[in-house]
Amino acid sequence: MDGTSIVTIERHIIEAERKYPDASGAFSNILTDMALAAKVISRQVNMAGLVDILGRVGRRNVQGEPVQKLDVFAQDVIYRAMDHTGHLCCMVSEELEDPIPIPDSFPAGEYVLLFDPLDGSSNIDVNVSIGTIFSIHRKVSDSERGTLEDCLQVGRKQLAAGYVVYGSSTMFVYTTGHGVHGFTLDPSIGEFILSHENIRIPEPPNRYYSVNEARHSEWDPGMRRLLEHFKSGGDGEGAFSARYIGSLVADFHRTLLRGGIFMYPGDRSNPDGKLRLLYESSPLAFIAEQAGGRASTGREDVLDVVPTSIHQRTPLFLGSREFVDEADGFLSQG
Ligand code: AHM
Ligand code: MG
Repeated sequence: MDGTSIVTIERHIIEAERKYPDASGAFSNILTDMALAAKVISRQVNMAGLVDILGRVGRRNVQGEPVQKLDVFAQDVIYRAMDHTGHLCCMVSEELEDPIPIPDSFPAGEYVLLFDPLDGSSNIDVNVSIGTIFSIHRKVSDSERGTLEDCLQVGRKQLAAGYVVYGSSTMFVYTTGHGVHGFTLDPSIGEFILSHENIRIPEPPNRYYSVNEARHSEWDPGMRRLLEHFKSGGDGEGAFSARYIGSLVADFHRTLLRGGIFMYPGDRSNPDGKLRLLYESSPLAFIAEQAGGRASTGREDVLDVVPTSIHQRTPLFLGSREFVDEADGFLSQG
């Protein structure tokens, strides 16, 4: 595609699907509907300081965390953009304990959508970037409206994954297994325009590590040695710098564009770390691989983890391949 062309996300998705003559268009429609939901959420995020939207709703989500109004809004927008289209059999959201069936009043489809409607919500009140993360699988069961089996699929089977970062600008980044493409929202025309075609994590990468180091007293010795290795430039290529926003999408977006490693390890109190496999770690792992990077739990590739429950957590080491490989090496020594 000519770098000077103006290409909307809708056009990009349609052109990509044209390469598959048998494609039904359903899959493209899901992505396009996600982009629509992202625009609505972006508008509301940008209004956050102006309307009475900040603050807590007063209940807790299934993870036991306080729910803020924008989380509820984002959840509702994605659901309402997706429930009636006939493309999905069910959905899974960080905000809801059980899989969300498509209501009987609407036709059901062949795909499953798993999403974190608004990640990093503790950052909303302080104007730090937040994001939406999503993953799409094909239905594998015979059930019209999906079963747990459809939701609990290994990350390698993802058909598409993406995220939206609501930052200094709003960006939509996705992969369908043919590279990673990024689109920036032009709010004046309400369109996501192709701005980052075929993103690759830079080589050589920036030497950044990104981790909540305050938890180091809980880490096992291998993890502590890994941090010392990065800090001291143990590979002979120079010491690392630290970068940690505490907002997964924003930390990952920087890692994708600049290189480095993002880590949320398991520790003594939380052996599986904090981040959720199906709608946080897995989609970002798919994107990282498509951009030349990698994601590991420290024991195996994130994309090979077989899920057993929809909200399960997993340790996460994500970013430049060489740094994730190094992390695996240190962690395997215990
Ligand atoms: P959330 O899903 O409740 O928003 O929590 C996930 C967030 C991530 O965005 C971020 O990477 C992580 O929590 C930060 O956790 P911590 O404050 O423990 O460093
Ligand atoms: Mg989250």
